[in-house]
Amino acid sequence: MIAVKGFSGQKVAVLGLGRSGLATARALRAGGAEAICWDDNPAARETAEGEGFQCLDLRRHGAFDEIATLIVSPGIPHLYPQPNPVVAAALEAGVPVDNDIGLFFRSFAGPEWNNYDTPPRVIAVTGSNGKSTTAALIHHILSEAGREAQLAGNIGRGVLDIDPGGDGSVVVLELSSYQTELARALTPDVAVFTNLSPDHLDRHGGMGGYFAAKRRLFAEGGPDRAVIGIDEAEGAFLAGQLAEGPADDRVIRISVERKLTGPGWQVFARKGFLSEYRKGRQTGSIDLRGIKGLPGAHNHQNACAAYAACRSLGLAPRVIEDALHSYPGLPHRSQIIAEAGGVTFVNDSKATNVDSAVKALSAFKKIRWVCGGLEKEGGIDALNGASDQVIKAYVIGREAAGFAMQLKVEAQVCTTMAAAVEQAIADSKAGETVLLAPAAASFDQYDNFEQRGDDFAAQVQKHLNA
Ligand code: UMA
Ligand code: ADP
Repeated sequence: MIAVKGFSGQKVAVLGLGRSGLATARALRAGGAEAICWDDNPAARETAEGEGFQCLDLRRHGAFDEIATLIVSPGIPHLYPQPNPVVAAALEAGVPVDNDIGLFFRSFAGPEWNNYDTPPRVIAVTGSNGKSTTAALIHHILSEAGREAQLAGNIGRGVLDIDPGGDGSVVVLELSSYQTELARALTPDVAVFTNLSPDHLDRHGGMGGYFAAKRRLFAEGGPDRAVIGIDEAEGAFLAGQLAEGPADDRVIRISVERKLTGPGWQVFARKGFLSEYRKGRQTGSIDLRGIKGLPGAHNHQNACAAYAACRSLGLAPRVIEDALHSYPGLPHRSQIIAEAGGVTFVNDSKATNVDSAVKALSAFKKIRWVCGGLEKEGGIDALNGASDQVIKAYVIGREAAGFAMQLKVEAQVCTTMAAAVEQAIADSKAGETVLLAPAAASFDQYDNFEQRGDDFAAQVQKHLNA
């Protein structure tokens, strides 16, 4: 755990008592602060009280009278569509609002660093898609290279839950736009921006707000090195704004759409080959085609970003290449869960938005596509431009009929996962892929995307074992 510094003897309010909130309350206590907790769900308050934390209704009049700051969990709206009433009360009382990421960056350094040759470093990864894969890949490469590394943030473990870093160690953080928007301190050593496409627009008041939230990671602390995917206008803009010119190697530019061989530092993937160029000379190359854990051009983008981040810490190209080959992949992201009768079954339940589903559809051939769920803002029209490998869609979700009507491929309204998998298996032939890539959130039928992916895997196993 990282004990929170700067609040000893003070009261700090904690709103939301899930993974990040509970870790925050514990870290505040370890730093000598008194955590005053609240969660709209009574069961979550009971858990916190079981750990000895005081829960008080932070919506009541005068609740912020003695509070030094309010720490808000990422899933709780702090601005759009409207601030949670507790956040509104803190703003009204003039109390600063922060999150666990802000506390982490202010508390991570310790007196023991005086004895270290290389102080612990933080690599933070943001972007619309590929954050988890890129962060997990960086962590895997560093671990394989024998470096002490920890992984936390949006990927599941609260940042304040990690251990203090040892000499030369690295913390890899996946940061969502919810987290970067609110953090009052954001000072990673290396910051990575994978890509940008519409997501979470309700929480950021539109695309401009969403991009602004992600940009804070680069603007607030000024990382020593920024790794930036420049295949969208926003990434190209960000790279241009951070660098003094094309030769400035504080920015490492990434592309999976074009060759980048300018005077600066860049990494690109073309036709399955990764290339690194620095000062106009090629300084590294890797054949990505046979790497099982990273299928498709979207994963090649993640490989380029992870490669660049690790190169910026001084790892050799060959060390990185070996680690890419042993990367096991993450559950629910282009994950091959079964192969039977020549049919491959792929779980990409994490394809919760249209762009990620488009990428998953481009990574496989002859697809029987399980899709649908809670549609996100922006519509699903873009799916139609990427469905040439789709033989048939099997649509799930409470609004399955409406979703199916918008598709330009043959689509069967299945509603449930059980029906979709049963039908897809009945229709499939050797050489085909049954792919779950929903292009929608899961909350109409499941608690989260993990539960949806597990259901897909369970249904597949049920039929294969029958
Ligand atoms: N709550 C309220 N009032 C509300 C809404 C929620 O009191 O109006 C309470 C809930 O009752 C619950 C708590 O807040 O007890 C949950 O807080 P949370 O939703 O922020 O969830 P945590 O468990 O703290 O997990 C968060 C991240 N969740 C979100 O951003 C939604 C986790 O990312 C992250 O791994 C974790 O902190 C540790 O850092 C998950 C996620 O879904 C993976 N992220 C989104 C995504 O990837 O799309 C951004
Ligand atoms: P995030 O953490 O940003 O949501 P993940 O690595 O968990 O990203 O991948 C989420 C989904 O997005 C995956 O299911 C995959 O289909 C897709 N994806 C992964 N990497 C990329 C990328 N670089 N560009 C676009 N889509 C991607």
